[in-house]
Amino acid sequence: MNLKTLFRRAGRRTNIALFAVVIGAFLSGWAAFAAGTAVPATSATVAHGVFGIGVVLLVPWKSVVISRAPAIRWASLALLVLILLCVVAGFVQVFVGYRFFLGVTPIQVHVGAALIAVPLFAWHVIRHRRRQRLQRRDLSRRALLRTAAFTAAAGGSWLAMEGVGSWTGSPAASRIATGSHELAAADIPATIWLLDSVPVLDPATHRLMIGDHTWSVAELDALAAAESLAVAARLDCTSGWYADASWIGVPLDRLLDNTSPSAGSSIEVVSTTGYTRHFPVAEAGALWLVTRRNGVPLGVGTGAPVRLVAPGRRGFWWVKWVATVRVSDRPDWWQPPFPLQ
Ligand code: HEM
Ligand code: HEM
Ligand SMILES: Nc1nc2c(c(=O)[nH]1)N[C@H]1C(S)=C(S)[C@@H](COP(=O)(O)O)O[C@H]1N2
Ligand SMILES: [Mo]
Repeated sequence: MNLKTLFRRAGRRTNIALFAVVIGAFLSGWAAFAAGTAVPATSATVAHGVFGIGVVLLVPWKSVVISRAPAIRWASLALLVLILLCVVAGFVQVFVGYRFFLGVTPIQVHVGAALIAVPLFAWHVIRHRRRQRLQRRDLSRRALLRTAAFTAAAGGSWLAMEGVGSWTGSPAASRIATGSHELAAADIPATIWLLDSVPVLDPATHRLMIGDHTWSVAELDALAAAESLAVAARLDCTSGWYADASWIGVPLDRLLDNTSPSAGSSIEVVSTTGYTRHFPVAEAGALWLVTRRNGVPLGVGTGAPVRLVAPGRRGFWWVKWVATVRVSDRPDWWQPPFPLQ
């Protein structure tokens, strides 16, 4: 079969394959955002890369589908532009890294384009769903072999791109399992998840409610200093960067010791801004309230006077400007998977 006849076969199967890889890419992208440790993160980013490249591999066939369409709709064109923008930004994130382009980062463009594409994609699929359904012959040996060949091509292309990335010494080669690129601790940017505000708190008068007790910042500092308490942890933000630092503070099990948690409950950490995360009670010993990074007091934008450090969890769990820590009746899985502010 020559190339011309290969591409002429574009049609229903192209659209179904595109449906599968776009949804796979979207879901695995969120899995990559949620993952904090090596194995889940590697699974998510490899799957995501393979789905993403699967979208790219279908371009020649989808081009034929589009060129045959009797009319091109604005909404479909907008979808096309958004998906292309998303894919390009994905490659920029991988091969160039965390950097500002005209005031935005590759991940902001990448996820922003994907989110705006969702309603257009749903509309496109609903409008064109006729004659696109799965059929019995899609489960034939032949069809399954074709699917396997496509998966192998996408996986092989992903491996080849990783190879090019490391052979050229591009930033892709040194990114970690979550896909993040290294920043020096001193360059950590003041990072807002979505729409949170930055409060200016006075360390001298700020009080934390931890369990049933009120703490001043000086008391936390004194406890940490008296016992030389510090934790080395990696802040890994979903915007595509990470930084290693040593954090001075106190683990929560030292501060909540006389609170007996009931089964199914969680530790709730609340910022003065209202930004809240719930953690499993068993993690109390591994969650730190810190006042300093590499010996230097926290800056206003980066959580001063007290923030949470949650080693092994992505940055959005590291609640800044902590006001309250308490054992809550709500289980830790009963919260939005990502903050909404
Ligand atoms: C990101 C993915 C996709 C993009 C960018 C895209 C884009 C387009 C564009 C620009 C056209 C030309 C007709 C029009 O303007 O509506 C088209 C045609 C078509 N699309 Fe998609 N599409 C995508 C995914 C899908 C999926 C998942 C389906 C599954 C139902 C689908 C089904 C169709 C069909 C059946 C046509 C042919 C319509 C005709 O010839 O009358 N598309 N697509
Ligand atoms: C239509 C949806 C999406 C498509 C087609 C897509 C496609 C891609 C592509 C092609 C890459 C480059 C992969 C590589 O070179 O290994 C990439 C990287 C990435 N995408 Fe997406 N993506 C989508 C949605 C998302 C979403 C919703 C998120 C997060 C919520 C996300 C997060 C990421 C991350 C973190 C990377 C970097 C991964 C790494 O370094 O290996 N993506 N994406
Ligand atoms: N209250 C509050 N805490 C927050 C955030 C926020 O927006 N509000 N952003 C989180 C995110 S997404 C990250 S990556 C880290 C960033 O910490 P930094 O400002 O020291 O970089 O703080 C987390 N804690
Ligand atoms: Mo973040």
